[in-house]
Amino acid sequence: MRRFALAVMLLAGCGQSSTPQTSAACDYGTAADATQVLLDYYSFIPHCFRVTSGTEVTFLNLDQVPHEVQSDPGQVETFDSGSVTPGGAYKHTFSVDGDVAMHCAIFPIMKATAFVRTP
Ligand SMILES: [Cu+2]
Repeated sequence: MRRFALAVMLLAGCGQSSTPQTSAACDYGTAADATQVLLDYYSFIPHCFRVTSGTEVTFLNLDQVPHEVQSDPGQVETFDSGSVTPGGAYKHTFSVDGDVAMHCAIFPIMKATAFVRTP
């Protein structure tokens, strides 16, 4: 029930700048390494992360609704998870260096950036 209330608040657009996705700094200097990203509370957790190129990242849906991880237009690589059901996972190997912006195709308020680098 709490999650449903949160979703209603977010979908009502009560200030996108106050959501976790955009209120925190998102840059290479502050991002942490991640090989697993949670899709939870209608957010990517973490929403900014570093990936060594060639590394597989698992997006794990812990919400009670489907999510769809999709690269933004014009990124160095393109991917689309299709619908990831609750409890399901999507794996993507980031293979091209660059800053890769992505979003959820079902709930576009969900945004994330992967900083992909060769070690
Ligand atoms: Cu989503």
